[in-house]
Amino acid sequence: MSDKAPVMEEAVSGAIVRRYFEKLQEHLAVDAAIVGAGPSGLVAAHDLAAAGYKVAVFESKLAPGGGTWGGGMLFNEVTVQDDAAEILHGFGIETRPAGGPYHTVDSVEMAAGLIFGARKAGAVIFNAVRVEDIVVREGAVCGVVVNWNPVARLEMHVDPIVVTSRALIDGTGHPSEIVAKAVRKAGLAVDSPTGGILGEKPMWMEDGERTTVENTKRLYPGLYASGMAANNVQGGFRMGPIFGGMFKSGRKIAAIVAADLAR
Ligand code: 48F
Repeated sequence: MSDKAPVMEEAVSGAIVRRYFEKLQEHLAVDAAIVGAGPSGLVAAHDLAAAGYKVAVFESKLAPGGGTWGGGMLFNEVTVQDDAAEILHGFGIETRPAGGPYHTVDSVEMAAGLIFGARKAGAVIFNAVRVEDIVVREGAVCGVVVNWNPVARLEMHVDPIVVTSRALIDGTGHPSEIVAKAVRKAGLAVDSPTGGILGEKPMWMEDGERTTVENTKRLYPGLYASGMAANNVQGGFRMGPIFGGMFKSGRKIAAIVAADLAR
């Protein structure tokens, strides 16, 4: 090596590349793959990782957090109910009483706190990575097909790679993209009234909050849904900037997945 070789540059680049591929290699086969780092996915990731499971979260955007950052109409505060506020306190996120059972939360603190909490519990978040398909074998969903989101955005013809999972949670929010793949592409009949996706109904906060949690369940062997994805599959109402249902959904799906994984 010449005296003028860029030692610092090489050390920095080498450290990043080695560490990233170590992380990726360790997570090519996981207990739980979670698609979407929105509020329900992050709470599920936190709980499963805290319970000792190997968890990878795939988020197509550069910044994880999903619909948490912008509050209501970019007013960066959201609301939660009493029981869900407790979940946030467990992440170190502050809430302020707002009358009745409601509390407000700074949405930036909430997004940052959920991401940090999931990561510190041991979940690994692969951002800018899009799940473009699922793996189905012998009557079970058992993995995700992933690629860089910029590859999809630029419509580059590049083949993906595969991460296998014992449990796959669709936390993609309103479009329930992963269950849509299961139903429309793989032809699977999921656990819904029609075996398919009923589609989200319009705004009704109270009902939407309740059904988001009720609709959170295992849909097919190896396949689960949380948050708005669960509601979209079962035809629940939307609820806007009140987030209790999302956190409780994430917590509920983590418990269901953990029970299945422990079998
Ligand atoms: O929509 P999102 O925040 O998920 P959620 O947990 O929460 C819904 C609320 O934010 C809000 C609401 C509350 O009242 O109604 O909408 O159901 O986050 C979903 C995340 O999934 C990512 C997307 O970028 C977002 O961050 N995502 C969607 N499809 C893919 C994906 C995909 N194919 N691969 C990777 N990430």
